[in-house]
Amino acid sequence: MTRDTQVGIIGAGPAGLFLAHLLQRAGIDCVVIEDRSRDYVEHRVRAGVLEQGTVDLMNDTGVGERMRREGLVHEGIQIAFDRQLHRIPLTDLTGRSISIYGQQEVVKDLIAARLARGGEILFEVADVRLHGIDTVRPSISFVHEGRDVTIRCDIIAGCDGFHGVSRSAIPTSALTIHERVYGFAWLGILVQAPPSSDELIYASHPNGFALHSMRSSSVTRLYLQVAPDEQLEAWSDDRIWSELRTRLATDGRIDLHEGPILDRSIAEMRGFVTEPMQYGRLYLAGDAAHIVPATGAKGLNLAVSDVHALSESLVEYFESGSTAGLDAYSNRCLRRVWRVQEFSWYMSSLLHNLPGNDEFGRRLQRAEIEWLVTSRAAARSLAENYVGTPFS
Ligand code: RFL
Ligand code: PHB
Repeated sequence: MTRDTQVGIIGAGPAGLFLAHLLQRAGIDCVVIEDRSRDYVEHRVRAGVLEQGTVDLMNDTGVGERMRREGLVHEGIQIAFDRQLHRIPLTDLTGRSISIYGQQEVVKDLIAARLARGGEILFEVADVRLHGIDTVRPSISFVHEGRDVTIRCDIIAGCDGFHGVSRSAIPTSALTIHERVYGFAWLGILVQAPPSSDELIYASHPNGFALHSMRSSSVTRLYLQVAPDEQLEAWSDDRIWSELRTRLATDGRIDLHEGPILDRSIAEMRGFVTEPMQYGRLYLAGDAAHIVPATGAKGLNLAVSDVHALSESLVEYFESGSTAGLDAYSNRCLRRVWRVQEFSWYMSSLLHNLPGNDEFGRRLQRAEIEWLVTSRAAARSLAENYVGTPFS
């Protein structure tokens, strides 16, 4: 079967779904294809922090209703070291806030909105291939429900994440890849227990970094820095809790609430940037184009910022035929990507045990954390980056 559409979107993660949502609102026809099932993408536990820009975009485009009810607005974060908590008052410092609302909730809301408006998402497709991306009529072929399907498009949006197929459809000679492997990973758990603090706690401890986050008043999200090649089997529940208690311990302040572990995973921390984020008629967005270490809580927000820019360029193109916005897409996104890489690198190097670090390096880290919690200018710099700048 062969079909036509204006924009073929590969991947139903936050980038692909948000793009489809923005295009649908602008009356641009698109088809989303996804290799996993709807149930799988709606339950994949990942990010939890939404910048104000992401929250505003959800509200402004009619998908913020449940987030306004169930999301938690946070006006500060806590930095823990030497058994003391130090608050960074984000809203006092910037006038903006962040919201805690799980990535899979954003995904559920976007899928529901698209289906309710008659949009299409083809789940569980296989053997996805891109063709003719350097021609004016590229296409995507795949197998869906046992049938071979080809979708001919004006534009293809590669929103298929870090391990997707879109990026590799671009000739390697046309891309420059920048990569930094941080040499550590995060073991993340989702726990059926009320959060032990009202705010996120980023903890720097001699045993390594730990993070206390949450999803709701009854679900906690916790992370531990572990070795990059660490296996989940090596971490019994007892070992996880004991390490979390040690790293998050502060003098008399937090009593860690334990509970059944609902989900666990290990993710290696890396920075990765593809330049440019475009080739011919293929535009990459989100993790397909770049990865940041999770310490800055930016990956999802960067994906949303990319597709916000891409949707504006596509609207201009389909309305006027002008490619000015599309031509500028990559440079526009990459400016933000590198700002966020730098911030994510700063947060990561500030708070983790860095492989190969020496005592001199540890003293520098220590001086930097003390500066952050003493100087309003330093705290404000972190806060501005953490809450994020508006998308346009
Ligand atoms: P996704 O979410 O990976 O979605 C890509 C989709 O494409 C599908 N796919 C394919 N579909 C069709 N054909 C193929 N050949 C395909 N190959 C893949 C996949 O199944 C998937 O559904 O990428 P997207 O949309 O760019 O979104 C990016 C975000 O998911 C990611 O950046 C964040 O989760 C990163 N991140 C965080 N970001 C934040 O902004 N705030 C946070 O608090 C935050 N915490 C995190 C995080 C990532 C983490 N991990 C697991 C790396 C915490 C962790 C632990
Ligand atoms: C999360 O809640 O999953 C989370 C929060 C902050 C981060 C990363 C992940 O920096």
